[in-house]
Amino acid sequence: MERTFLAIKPDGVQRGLVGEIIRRYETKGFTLVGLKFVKVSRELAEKHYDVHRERPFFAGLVEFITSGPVVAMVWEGEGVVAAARKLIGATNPLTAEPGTIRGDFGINIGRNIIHGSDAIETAQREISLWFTEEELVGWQPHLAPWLH
Ligand code: FUP
Repeated sequence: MERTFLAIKPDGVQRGLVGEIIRRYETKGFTLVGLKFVKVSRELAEKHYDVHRERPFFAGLVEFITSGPVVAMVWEGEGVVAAARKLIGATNPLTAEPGTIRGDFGINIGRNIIHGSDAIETAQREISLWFTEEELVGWQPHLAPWLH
């Protein structure tokens, strides 16, 4: 089953949005399979944002993600990678659609509340970077298979 990696960034935690964000993925019907509250090391931050290493905002990005605790999560479900990104909204919260997490709660591109993997391969890389196999708990809700 498809999985994605999501992280509520330090601004999302500090603004008290953890419950609201988790609620959106739960009520959408995705399954939580990994969850932890972490103070991100510089090493993990640099690996996570490796594709942006040459960009001018890289240093600020690493500084910010290591500045306070982050809620790291793995969610499972059909089409979850793309759907999770849809719930997150555009990178810049000012242009993100209302109804999305960034559209509803943010105004600043450098403080855009949440990260979500952008493709299935990226999700696999990010999940193994942030979680060990033992930290992931696969389970099935006891519901009819057509009920989400
Ligand atoms: P997203 O996939 O929507 O999280 O966005 P990107 O992977 O393109 O960018 C990663 C992070 O870099 C964003 F969450 C915010 C930051 N960023 C900037 O600060 N300035 C930019 O111009 C672009 C991205």
